[in-house]
Amino acid sequence: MARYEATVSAPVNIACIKYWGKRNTALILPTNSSLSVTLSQDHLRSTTTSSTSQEYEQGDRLWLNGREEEISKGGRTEVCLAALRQWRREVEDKDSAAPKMSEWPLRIASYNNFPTAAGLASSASGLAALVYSISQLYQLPQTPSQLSLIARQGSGSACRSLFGGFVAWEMGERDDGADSLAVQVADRDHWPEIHALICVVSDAKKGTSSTSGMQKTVATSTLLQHRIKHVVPPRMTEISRAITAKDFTTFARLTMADSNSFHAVCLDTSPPIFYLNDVSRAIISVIEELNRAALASGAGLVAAYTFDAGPNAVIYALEKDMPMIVQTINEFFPQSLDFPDPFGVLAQPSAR
Ligand code: 2P0
Repeated sequence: MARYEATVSAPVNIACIKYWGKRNTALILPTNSSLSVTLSQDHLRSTTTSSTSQEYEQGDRLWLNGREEEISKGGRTEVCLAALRQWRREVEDKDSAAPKMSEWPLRIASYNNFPTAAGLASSASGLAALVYSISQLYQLPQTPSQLSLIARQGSGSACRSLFGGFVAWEMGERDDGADSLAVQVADRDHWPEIHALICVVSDAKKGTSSTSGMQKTVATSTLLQHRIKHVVPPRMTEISRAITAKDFTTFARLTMADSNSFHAVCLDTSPPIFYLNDVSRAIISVIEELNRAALASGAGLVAAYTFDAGPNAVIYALEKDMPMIVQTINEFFPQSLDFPDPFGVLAQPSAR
Protein backbone atom coordinates (compact mmCIF):
# COMPACT_ATOMS: atom_id res chain seq x y z
CA MET A 1 0.00 0.00 0.00
CA ALA A 2 1.16 3.52 -0.66
CA ARG A 3 2.12 5.19 2.58
CA TYR A 4 3.88 8.53 2.87
CA GLU A 5 5.82 9.78 5.88
CA ALA A 6 7.84 12.82 6.96
CA THR A 7 9.84 13.41 10.14
CA VAL A 8 11.08 16.82 11.27
CA SER A 9 12.15 18.42 14.50
CA ALA A 10 11.58 21.97 15.76
CA PRO A 11 13.23 23.66 18.75
CA VAL A 12 11.85 25.68 21.62
CA ASN A 13 12.01 29.48 21.30
CA ILE A 14 12.41 31.96 24.15
CA ALA A 15 10.95 35.44 23.71
CA CYS A 16 12.96 38.60 24.41
CA ILE A 17 9.94 40.80 23.63
CA LYS A 18 6.98 38.91 25.05
CA TYR A 19 3.67 37.95 23.46
CA TRP A 20 0.94 38.42 26.05
CA GLY A 21 -2.64 39.05 24.97
CA LYS A 22 -4.88 38.26 22.01
CA ARG A 23 -7.08 40.67 20.09
CA ASN A 24 -8.80 37.68 18.46
CA THR A 25 -8.82 34.44 20.45
CA ALA A 26 -10.23 32.26 17.65
CA LEU A 27 -7.57 33.21 15.08
CA ILE A 28 -4.87 33.77 17.74
CA LEU A 29 -4.10 37.35 16.73
CA PRO A 30 -1.89 39.06 19.33
CA THR A 31 -2.22 42.49 20.90
CA ASN A 32 1.48 43.15 20.25
CA SER A 33 4.36 41.95 18.12
CA SER A 34 7.02 39.78 19.79
CA LEU A 35 10.56 38.63 19.15
CA SER A 36 12.37 35.48 20.21
CA VAL A 37 15.54 33.44 19.92
CA THR A 38 15.16 29.87 18.70
CA LEU A 39 17.29 27.49 20.74
CA SER A 40 18.95 24.50 19.17
CA GLN A 41 20.05 22.33 22.00
CA ASP A 42 19.40 18.77 21.00
CA HIS A 43 17.54 18.24 24.25
CA LEU A 44 15.02 21.07 23.75
CA ARG A 45 13.15 19.91 20.66
CA SER A 46 9.96 18.34 19.48
CA THR A 47 10.29 15.65 16.83
CA THR A 48 7.21 14.77 14.85
CA THR A 49 6.50 12.05 12.34
CA SER A 50 3.42 12.45 10.18
CA SER A 51 2.17 9.82 7.82
CA THR A 52 -0.79 9.29 5.55
CA SER A 53 -2.20 6.43 3.55
CA GLN A 54 -5.38 5.68 1.67
CA GLU A 55 -5.47 2.41 3.59
CA TYR A 56 -5.62 3.97 7.06
CA GLU A 57 -8.89 3.67 8.93
CA GLN A 58 -10.96 6.84 8.80
CA GLY A 59 -10.15 9.66 11.20
CA ASP A 60 -6.92 11.49 12.03
CA ARG A 61 -5.00 10.31 15.11
CA LEU A 62 -2.36 12.02 17.24
CA TRP A 63 0.10 10.72 19.85
CA LEU A 64 2.09 12.97 22.20
CA ASN A 65 5.03 11.31 23.91
CA GLY A 66 3.51 7.93 23.12
CA ARG A 67 0.03 8.66 24.49
CA GLU A 68 -2.89 9.13 22.18
CA GLU A 69 -4.57 12.53 22.43
CA GLU A 70 -8.02 13.33 21.17
CA ILE A 71 -8.18 15.73 18.22
CA SER A 72 -11.20 17.67 19.37
CA LYS A 73 -13.73 19.02 16.89
CA GLY A 74 -13.05 22.66 16.09
CA GLY A 75 -9.97 22.57 18.33
CA ARG A 76 -6.61 24.12 17.47
CA THR A 77 -5.06 20.95 16.03
CA GLU A 78 -8.05 20.34 13.81
CA VAL A 79 -7.91 23.94 12.56
CA CYS A 80 -4.24 23.44 11.61
CA LEU A 81 -4.91 20.13 9.85
CA ALA A 82 -7.82 21.62 7.88
CA ALA A 83 -5.68 24.54 6.71
CA LEU A 84 -2.82 22.23 5.66
CA ARG A 85 -5.25 19.98 3.77
CA GLN A 86 -6.61 23.02 1.94
CA TRP A 87 -3.10 23.89 0.72
CA ARG A 88 -2.54 20.24 -0.26
CA ARG A 89 -5.75 20.37 -2.29
CA GLU A 90 -4.28 23.30 -4.24
CA VAL A 91 -1.22 21.14 -5.03
CA GLU A 92 -3.49 18.31 -6.22
CA ASP A 93 -5.64 20.68 -8.32
CA LYS A 94 -2.54 21.93 -10.15
CA ASP A 95 -1.01 18.47 -10.67
CA SER A 96 -3.44 15.69 -11.53
CA ALA A 97 -0.69 13.08 -10.95
CA ALA A 98 -0.22 14.14 -7.32
CA PRO A 99 -1.64 11.55 -4.88
CA LYS A 100 -4.91 12.73 -3.31
CA MET A 101 -3.37 12.80 0.15
CA SER A 102 -5.69 15.60 1.24
CA GLU A 103 -8.49 13.02 1.38
CA TRP A 104 -6.56 10.46 3.42
CA PRO A 105 -6.38 10.07 7.21
CA LEU A 106 -3.30 11.31 9.04
CA ARG A 107 -1.27 9.65 11.79
CA ILE A 108 0.89 12.07 13.78
CA ALA A 109 3.36 11.11 16.53
CA SER A 110 5.25 13.81 18.41
CA TYR A 111 7.93 13.53 21.09
CA ASN A 112 9.49 16.20 23.26
CA ASN A 113 13.01 15.27 24.27
CA PHE A 114 12.68 17.39 27.41
CA PRO A 115 10.28 16.85 30.29
CA THR A 116 6.99 18.58 29.50
CA ALA A 117 6.66 19.21 33.24
CA ALA A 118 9.94 21.17 33.30
CA GLY A 119 7.96 24.34 32.78
CA LEU A 120 9.56 25.05 29.41
CA ALA A 121 7.19 25.86 26.59
CA SER A 122 6.41 22.65 24.74
CA SER A 123 3.47 23.95 22.73
CA ALA A 124 5.72 26.21 20.62
CA SER A 125 8.08 23.49 19.43
CA GLY A 126 5.30 20.88 19.32
CA LEU A 127 2.93 22.79 17.08
CA ALA A 128 5.77 24.08 14.88
CA ALA A 129 7.01 20.51 14.35
CA LEU A 130 3.47 19.29 13.64
CA VAL A 131 2.79 21.94 10.99
CA TYR A 132 6.24 21.62 9.44
CA SER A 133 6.13 17.82 9.24
CA ILE A 134 2.76 17.83 7.47
CA SER A 135 3.96 20.55 5.10
CA GLN A 136 6.85 18.23 4.17
CA LEU A 137 4.54 15.22 3.90
CA TYR A 138 2.24 17.20 1.60
CA GLN A 139 5.18 18.77 -0.26
CA LEU A 140 3.65 22.20 0.12
CA PRO A 141 5.29 25.09 -1.73
CA GLN A 142 4.55 27.60 1.04
CA THR A 143 7.41 29.50 2.73
CA PRO A 144 8.12 29.19 6.48
CA SER A 145 6.44 32.59 6.98
CA GLN A 146 3.30 31.32 5.25
CA LEU A 147 3.40 28.11 7.30
CA SER A 148 3.69 30.28 10.42
CA LEU A 149 0.15 31.56 9.68
CA ILE A 150 -1.07 28.02 10.37
CA ALA A 151 1.29 27.25 13.29
CA ARG A 152 0.08 30.49 14.93
CA GLN A 153 -3.43 29.05 15.06
CA GLY A 154 -2.08 25.99 16.90
CA SER A 155 -0.31 28.10 19.54
CA GLY A 156 0.73 31.71 19.14
CA SER A 157 4.37 31.27 20.10
CA ALA A 158 4.68 28.24 17.77
CA CYS A 159 4.79 30.51 14.72
CA ARG A 160 8.23 31.73 15.85
CA SER A 161 9.71 28.19 16.01
CA LEU A 162 9.36 27.80 12.21
CA PHE A 163 12.61 29.74 11.92
CA GLY A 164 15.98 29.45 13.57
CA GLY A 165 17.95 32.41 14.84
CA PHE A 166 16.19 35.66 15.79
CA VAL A 167 12.53 35.72 14.87
CA ALA A 168 9.83 38.39 14.99
CA TRP A 169 6.12 37.61 15.07
CA GLU A 170 4.59 40.64 13.44
CA MET A 171 1.17 41.22 14.96
CA GLY A 172 -0.32 42.46 11.67
CA GLU A 173 -3.31 44.75 11.25
CA ARG A 174 -5.84 42.70 9.36
CA ASP A 175 -8.90 41.13 10.96
CA ASP A 176 -8.42 37.87 9.03
CA GLY A 177 -4.87 37.37 10.36
CA ALA A 178 -3.27 37.11 6.92
CA ASP A 179 -0.46 39.48 7.96
CA SER A 180 0.11 38.09 11.49
CA LEU A 181 3.15 35.95 10.80
CA ALA A 182 6.74 35.16 11.71
CA VAL A 183 9.74 36.62 9.90
CA GLN A 184 13.40 35.93 10.49
CA VAL A 185 15.26 39.01 11.74
CA ALA A 186 18.67 37.32 11.53
CA ASP A 187 19.77 33.74 11.09
CA ARG A 188 21.74 31.68 13.58
CA ASP A 189 25.06 32.35 11.88
CA HIS A 190 24.67 36.10 12.16
CA TRP A 191 25.35 36.11 15.91
CA PRO A 192 26.34 32.62 17.06
CA GLU A 193 28.12 34.00 20.13
CA ILE A 194 24.81 34.45 21.95
CA HIS A 195 24.10 31.49 24.20
CA ALA A 196 21.23 30.71 26.55
CA LEU A 197 21.46 29.20 29.99
CA ILE A 198 18.26 27.52 31.18
CA CYS A 199 17.84 27.55 34.97
CA VAL A 200 15.09 25.18 36.05
CA VAL A 201 13.84 26.79 39.23
CA SER A 202 10.79 24.57 39.50
CA ASP A 203 9.53 21.70 37.41
CA ALA A 204 6.01 21.95 38.82
CA LYS A 205 3.21 22.58 36.35
CA LYS A 206 2.37 26.28 36.26
CA GLY A 207 -0.66 27.54 38.14
CA THR A 208 -2.17 29.79 35.46
CA SER A 209 -1.95 28.69 31.83
CA SER A 210 -0.70 31.26 29.33
CA THR A 211 -3.87 31.00 27.27
CA SER A 212 -6.23 31.87 30.14
CA GLY A 213 -3.79 34.17 31.95
CA MET A 214 -3.24 36.46 28.99
CA GLN A 215 -6.96 36.90 28.39
CA LYS A 216 -7.49 37.82 32.04
CA THR A 217 -4.78 40.45 31.54
CA VAL A 218 -6.48 41.76 28.38
CA ALA A 219 -9.79 41.99 30.26
CA THR A 220 -8.53 43.67 33.44
CA SER A 221 -5.10 45.31 33.15
CA THR A 222 -4.87 49.03 32.43
CA LEU A 223 -1.07 48.72 32.30
CA LEU A 224 -1.35 46.33 29.34
CA GLN A 225 -2.85 49.13 27.22
CA HIS A 226 0.20 51.28 27.90
CA ARG A 227 2.52 48.34 27.16
CA ILE A 228 0.98 47.41 23.80
CA LYS A 229 0.64 51.02 22.56
CA HIS A 230 3.74 52.75 23.86
CA VAL A 231 6.27 50.22 25.16
CA VAL A 232 6.47 47.28 22.76
CA PRO A 233 6.44 49.03 19.34
CA PRO A 234 9.65 51.06 19.89
CA ARG A 235 11.28 48.05 21.58
CA MET A 236 10.63 45.85 18.54
CA THR A 237 12.48 48.35 16.36
CA GLU A 238 15.28 48.87 18.84
CA ILE A 239 15.96 45.19 19.55
CA SER A 240 15.94 44.33 15.83
CA ARG A 241 18.56 47.03 15.32
CA ALA A 242 20.60 45.71 18.27
CA ILE A 243 20.53 42.20 16.77
CA THR A 244 21.59 43.48 13.36
CA ALA A 245 24.43 45.47 14.98
CA LYS A 246 25.31 42.63 17.42
CA ASP A 247 24.96 45.16 20.23
CA PHE A 248 24.67 42.89 23.28
CA THR A 249 24.26 45.68 25.82
CA THR A 250 21.15 47.04 24.07
CA PHE A 251 19.83 43.51 23.42
CA ALA A 252 20.26 42.63 27.12
CA ARG A 253 18.75 45.89 28.41
CA LEU A 254 15.63 45.47 26.27
CA THR A 255 15.27 41.75 27.06
CA MET A 256 15.36 42.33 30.82
CA ALA A 257 13.10 45.38 30.60
CA ASP A 258 10.52 43.48 28.59
CA SER A 259 10.53 40.48 30.92
CA ASN A 260 9.89 42.86 33.80
CA SER A 261 7.17 44.71 31.86
CA PHE A 262 5.44 41.40 31.07
CA HIS A 263 5.51 40.31 34.74
CA ALA A 264 4.28 43.78 35.73
CA VAL A 265 1.16 43.38 33.58
CA CYS A 266 0.66 39.93 35.11
CA LEU A 267 0.69 41.59 38.54
CA ASP A 268 -1.68 44.27 37.21
CA THR A 269 -4.19 41.57 36.26
CA SER A 270 -7.22 40.93 38.46
CA PRO A 271 -6.79 38.60 40.24
CA PRO A 272 -3.01 39.09 39.99
CA ILE A 273 -0.90 36.41 38.32
CA PHE A 274 2.40 35.54 40.02
CA TYR A 275 4.80 33.58 37.85
CA LEU A 276 8.08 34.50 39.55
CA ASN A 277 9.06 33.06 42.92
CA ASP A 278 11.77 33.97 45.44
CA VAL A 279 14.45 32.05 43.53
CA SER A 280 13.48 33.82 40.29
CA ARG A 281 13.80 37.19 42.02
CA ALA A 282 17.16 36.18 43.52
CA ILE A 283 18.43 35.30 40.02
CA ILE A 284 17.34 38.77 38.86
CA SER A 285 19.35 40.32 41.71
CA VAL A 286 22.47 38.31 40.90
CA ILE A 287 22.38 39.23 37.19
CA GLU A 288 21.64 42.89 37.98
CA GLU A 289 24.67 42.92 40.29
CA LEU A 290 26.93 41.27 37.68
CA ASN A 291 25.81 43.89 35.17
CA ARG A 292 26.30 46.76 37.64
CA ALA A 293 29.86 45.60 38.30
CA ALA A 294 30.55 45.22 34.58
CA LEU A 295 29.26 48.71 33.83
CA ALA A 296 31.29 50.15 36.72
CA SER A 297 34.41 48.64 35.22
CA GLY A 298 33.65 50.31 31.90
CA ALA A 299 32.42 47.18 30.12
CA GLY A 300 28.96 46.57 28.63
CA LEU A 301 26.24 44.37 30.12
CA VAL A 302 27.26 40.72 30.47
CA ALA A 303 23.93 38.91 30.85
CA ALA A 304 20.18 39.22 30.37
CA TYR A 305 17.54 37.30 32.31
CA THR A 306 14.10 36.60 30.98
CA PHE A 307 11.15 34.69 32.48
CA ASP A 308 8.08 33.28 30.76
CA ALA A 309 4.85 32.11 32.34
CA GLY A 310 6.66 30.34 35.17
CA PRO A 311 9.57 30.77 37.60
CA ASN A 312 12.34 29.31 35.40
CA ALA A 313 15.03 31.70 34.20
CA VAL A 314 16.63 31.88 30.80
CA ILE A 315 19.87 33.83 30.84
CA TYR A 316 21.29 35.12 27.57
CA ALA A 317 25.01 35.89 27.49
CA LEU A 318 27.87 35.93 25.03
CA GLU A 319 29.80 32.66 24.81
CA LYS A 320 32.95 34.24 26.27
CA ASP A 321 31.10 35.31 29.42
CA MET A 322 29.06 32.13 29.89
CA PRO A 323 31.59 30.19 32.03
CA MET A 324 31.64 33.06 34.52
CA ILE A 325 27.81 33.28 34.51
CA VAL A 326 27.43 29.52 35.06
CA GLN A 327 29.98 29.59 37.87
CA THR A 328 28.23 32.52 39.55
CA ILE A 329 24.78 30.92 39.28
CA ASN A 330 26.20 27.65 40.61
CA GLU A 331 27.73 29.43 43.58
CA PHE A 332 24.49 31.15 44.54
CA PHE A 333 22.13 28.30 43.57
CA PRO A 334 24.07 25.05 43.88
CA GLN A 335 21.02 22.85 43.28
CA SER A 336 19.42 24.71 40.43
CA LEU A 337 21.25 23.60 37.30
CA ASP A 338 19.35 20.45 36.42
CA PHE A 339 20.10 20.37 32.74
CA PRO A 340 23.28 18.49 31.84
CA ASP A 341 24.28 20.82 29.02
CA PRO A 342 22.79 24.23 29.67
CA PHE A 343 24.26 26.02 26.68
CA GLY A 344 21.80 26.85 23.97
CA VAL A 345 22.89 27.70 20.47
CA LEU A 346 20.75 28.83 17.60
CA ALA A 347 19.35 26.54 14.95
CA GLN A 348 16.94 25.99 12.08
CA PRO A 349 14.14 23.44 12.31
CA SER A 350 15.61 20.50 10.45
CA ALA A 351 13.97 18.04 8.10
CA ARG A 352 15.25 14.52 8.26
C1 2P0 B 1 6.11 34.37 24.63
N1 2P0 B 1 4.50 33.32 26.23
O1 2P0 B 1 6.21 35.36 23.89
C2 2P0 B 1 5.18 34.51 25.82
C3 2P0 B 1 5.88 35.00 27.04
C4 2P0 B 1 4.52 33.13 27.64
C5 2P0 B 1 5.18 34.34 28.19
O2 2P0 B 1 3.88 32.78 24.16
O3 2P0 B 1 -2.69 30.70 23.81
O4 2P0 B 1 1.50 29.14 24.78
O5 2P0 B 1 -1.23 29.01 22.69
O6 2P0 B 1 -1.26 31.38 21.90
O7 2P0 B 1 1.80 30.61 22.72
C6 2P0 B 1 2.86 31.57 25.83
O8 2P0 B 1 1.72 31.62 25.03
O9 2P0 B 1 -0.29 30.80 24.12
C7 2P0 B 1 3.78 32.59 25.34
P1 2P0 B 1 -1.40 30.46 23.07
P2 2P0 B 1 1.25 30.45 24.09
O10 2P0 B 1 6.78 33.32 24.44
